[in-house]
Amino acid sequence: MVNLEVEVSGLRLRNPVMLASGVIGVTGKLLVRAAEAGAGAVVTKSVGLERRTGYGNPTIVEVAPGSYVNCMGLPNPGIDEFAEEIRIAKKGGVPVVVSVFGSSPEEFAMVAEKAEDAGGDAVELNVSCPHAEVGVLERSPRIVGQVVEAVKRKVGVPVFVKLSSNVTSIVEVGKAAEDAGADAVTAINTVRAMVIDVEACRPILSNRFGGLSGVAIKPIAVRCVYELYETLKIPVIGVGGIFSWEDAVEHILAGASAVQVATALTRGFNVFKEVVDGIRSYLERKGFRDIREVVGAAHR
Ligand code: RRO
Repeated sequence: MVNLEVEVSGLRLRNPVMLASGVIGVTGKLLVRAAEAGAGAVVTKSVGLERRTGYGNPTIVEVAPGSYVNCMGLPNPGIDEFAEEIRIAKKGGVPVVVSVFGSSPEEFAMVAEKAEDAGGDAVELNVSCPHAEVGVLERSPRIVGQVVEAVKRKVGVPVFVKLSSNVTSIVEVGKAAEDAGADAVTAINTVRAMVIDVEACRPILSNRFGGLSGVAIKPIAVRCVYELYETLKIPVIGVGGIFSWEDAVEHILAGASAVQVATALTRGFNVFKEVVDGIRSYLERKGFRDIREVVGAAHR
């Protein structure tokens, strides 16, 4: 038997395949469904202090098979109302990670504290939405460090920081998060993008700019995970373009201690079981006994 159980900064996961933030983590029931489908942990849609309706349509466009550009605009009911969804999500029996955002370090900390009070097993700080003009901050190493410090002062659960590739050096930002006390980094959020309708002669998305996710961003994500693993001491969680077990193994070999699946959910909940079973068969075929033996193996 191969061991697929992993521990990420104190969070024990029965397998390393998590549901990523966005896409379906909008209700407790859907988070439970992801857990029942085999996810090792689930991450909620990003939640802030106040309710936000998000942008008007169109908010998402498929640009190639399995690749989308979205500008949802951080729609969420606000943490006080979302607390009930977190409580429901806990019934899934796997760790519930609450993705939070704010317009200042203090606001991040307030939302994170409420997320912990509602039963969140960890928080993931969204300092990386590629297109929101409100509710988020400049993602310089200095600001990210301030956000992490503010949150760490208020919560006891592990603090993950979701990073953006839309920066000169993702390693610098990751290092600032680590130095400020982050327990893990998640890489990457979507890649800032735009799609233009050639007949209408204007950008398709209502917000003009959006974030590219899915198949197209996997090589960017794998590169970021690889770079972060080289420098950081805290665990890296890989996300970006994971549709199959091969994609997940690529992230793990680059240095991911766990991985997250998002866009592939557009093809159904089966993805969790398929990816977990595929990783298990791969490890067996290669003669490994424990998933941890292959984390970062591409560096050796
Ligand atoms: O809600 C969104 O539009 C959104 C968010 Br918060 C994010 O972090 N990444 C993304 O692609 N879309």
